[in-house]
This record gives sequence, structure tokens and C-alpha cells, in this order.
Amino acid sequence: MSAVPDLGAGLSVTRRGFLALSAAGLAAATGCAGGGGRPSATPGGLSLQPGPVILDVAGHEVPTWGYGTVPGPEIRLRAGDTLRVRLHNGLPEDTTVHWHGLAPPNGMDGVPDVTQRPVPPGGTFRYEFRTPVAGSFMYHSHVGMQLDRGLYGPLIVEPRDEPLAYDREYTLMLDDWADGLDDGGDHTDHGGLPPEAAVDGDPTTAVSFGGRTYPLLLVNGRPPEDPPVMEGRPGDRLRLRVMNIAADTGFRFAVAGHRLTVTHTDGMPVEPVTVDALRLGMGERYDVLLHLDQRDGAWQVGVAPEGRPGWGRAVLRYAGSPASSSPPVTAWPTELDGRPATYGDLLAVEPPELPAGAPDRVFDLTLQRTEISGQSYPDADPLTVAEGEWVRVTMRNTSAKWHPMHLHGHHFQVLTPSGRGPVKDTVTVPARGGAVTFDFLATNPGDWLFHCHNHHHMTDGMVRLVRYTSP
Ligand SMILES: [Cu+2]
Repeated sequence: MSAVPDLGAGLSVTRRGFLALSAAGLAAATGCAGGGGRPSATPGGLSLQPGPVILDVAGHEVPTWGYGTVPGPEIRLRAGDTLRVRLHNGLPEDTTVHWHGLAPPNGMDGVPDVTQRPVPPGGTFRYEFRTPVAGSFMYHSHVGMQLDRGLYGPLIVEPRDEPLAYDREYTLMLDDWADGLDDGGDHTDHGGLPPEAAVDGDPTTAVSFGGRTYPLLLVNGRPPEDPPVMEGRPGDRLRLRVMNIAADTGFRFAVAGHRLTVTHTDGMPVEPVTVDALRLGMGERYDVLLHLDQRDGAWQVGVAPEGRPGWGRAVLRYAGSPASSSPPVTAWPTELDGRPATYGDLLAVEPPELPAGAPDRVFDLTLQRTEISGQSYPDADPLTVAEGEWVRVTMRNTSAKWHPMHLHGHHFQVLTPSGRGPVKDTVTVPARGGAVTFDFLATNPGDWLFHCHNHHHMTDGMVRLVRYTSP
């Protein structure tokens, strides 16, 4: 058991601090100010040990599972490095680690019974693969609902030459948290809304991602009463890596008194666009630049769940501002009601090089309840592709829930009216007639999961395999 009394000011690292660590030859460094976990470095790489932990939720000790802390320690690499992690399973059940957003060789993808045998209690597994693509990623267990207990952490791959100028960066992992976490993580008995609860009003704005009750929303493992604090000086530019790791909750995110310049989604660069707010389905990430153009003060960083009650937050504090200036716990930044970034706003900087002509393979899928075109995994047909093909997937959502759909092992380009839609690995398909189309190049052979990142929907079978045929 390891106590996790303090994750400090969120996960932060200064440019200078990181560069110094890199110069010292460390393959990975954690930026947890205030004593969060650090992946223990061994001669062969890093060690991750999932096991029981105590999460301190505003003074309440909550027994749960984690990689030492919740979130787990930040893993930080540089593009082209090799990720080497030895997993030691300290849980009483099988586990694996999935590297969300990376495109490793199939055998390293961490999906139990698809890409590897699950690791039994007391067992070990060695993950090792190159990470050529920079970006903001996450790692998490891919067994059952283990992610929902806290088995997740941030994974940052730095570019060799950073094109963005900023003074300091913070990673914010947004999570929903149920009480009674010793019940196995399936929170269906807490009196939540029915799974397909009707949502009143305009269906294009009425958003429901999930149906369960999650009374607490956490930012970097901390409740709104004990928020992580980001600091900077007037004139600074902060880089925020905002990640939705929740099992069942979509979020809207905004910073009072400040606008957000989106530079990446799902780790992939986009033309900078300045907005009031972000909207993140589960599994999605946004990198934003935040210009500290106020003079002083402490500003609310609001995290509002979509389509259900609840509240999470962090605090942005200008250096030298007194602690007493913290905003009230529930202060609502008006920016949350402003214009959120939409996929249509985002223009890919590095779109995939698709050949001329038409896609080689087209899949038209319907998202209905928690089924994909009427099938429920594992009783579901694989989506068969061949290496080198240009594949197009269209998803039409007839259900009352938004479904954030995640493809393993590949990055895809979302089709938008601009013709230069963002490159992502997770895309939210709006409810009640919403549709999204994406294209990808089949360049990474294997059996890959394609699934809803609402983990309840996933465990209900909202999954297909993308299967490469043998030549
Ligand atoms: Cu779903």
C-alpha cells in the first residue's frame, strides 16, 4: 500500500527543468510538483506497478487501485526514443497496459486476449517499442473497468525540436469518480439516470455521454475542494495538456478571464485557433496555450460535465497573489458558456498523405444503444483491411448518448468541410443523428481494437476489431 497524500500543483514541468533532465540523459522524467509518483527507473527502463493505493480525496482516504499514485507517474520521452516499461502486476486480478494514442507494434498494444495474454497477479510483462511520434498521450489498464479505479497516467512524447514557445506546462487529467470504489468499479447501482435517459431540448446541444452516477469529478486526482494549482507570472505563456480519462463523462473546460489557443488535439498539431472553451469526450486530449494577460489574481479553471450535474476545477494563480484570493469552489467561468472548439475549427498541420482517387475500403457503421451496426463484441464481425489500403469509416449515431470512438494503432483524419480536418485517435460522434467520417492508412498490421471510450459501453460490447488480412 502506498499513500498518495499530495499530487501537488498538478503535473508541471518547466521547459528549463525538462531540458536539464534530458541533458542528464534520463529517458523519462516526471513533472509531479509536490511529491507525486515517479516511475522507478531501472537499468532496463521504467517500472510500473499497479496495485492497491489510498487516494486522499479532500481528507477522505479512499482505497482504490493505481500505479503508485492517481494519476500514475508521468512518463516523458522524446520522439524517436524507445519506451521500455516492465509491468509488475500487484493487483489481485489480471491486468495489461494500453498506450492510448500511440501506434506501437500490435503485440505491445496491451489489449488482453487480442494483442497479449493478460498478466496474472504477481506476473510481469515487458513493453518495449519506439515512439517516433510526439504528442500528449495516456496510458491505462485495458482490463474491464480497472481504468475507472485510477489505473491511468499521462505519457508525453516531446518533439526533438519544440516549435511552440512557452514558459511552463501543466498536464490536467480530468476524471469522474464514483463512491464505493471497492465494489469492483461497476457503478450501475447508484441510482443513476437510465442508460438512454431522454434529454430535453435541442438535440444538437443536449449532450449526454454517460448514464451512471459519478458524484465526484477529479482533476489530477483532486476534488474541487482541494484543487491542483497552476502558477505563472504575468506575460507568461502556459502550455496545458488537457486529457479526459473519465470512464463515463464528457467535459467542458475553460479558464476564467482567459482564452485558449488550441495547438493540438489527441497530440497531433493543428493550426492554432483561439476559443473560449474545450469539449472533450472520453479519451480525447487537447493541448492549448494560455497567455497570462491578466495582472494578477487566482482564476477558476472550470471543468463541467456534459449532460449531468457535477463540478471539477483547478486554479490558475498568478505568482505572488495571496492564497486567500482563490475563487469560490463552484464559481462558474462565463467562458464555459462561450464558443468551444469544434472539429470544423481544427485544421491538420500534418495530414496523412492519402493517394489520389477514392478509398480502397469503406465501412458504414451505425451506433445504436451500445451496439455497432447491431452487433455486440465479441459476437461481432471484424472490420477487415489489407496493409497499404486507404480506409474510410463513417459512423452514424442513432442513440441518445454521445460516443467517443477510439481506434488503436493508427491516427485518422476527421473529414470536415475544410478538407483539412484534424488528425486524431478518438472522435466524439454526437447523439441523435450525429455522424462522423474519418480516413486512415492501414500501415500497422495486426488486430486492433476500435471501440467506444465510454468504458461501460466498451465492456457492454461496443467494440469491433480492425483486422489486417494476411497477404
Ligand atoms: Cu459509447
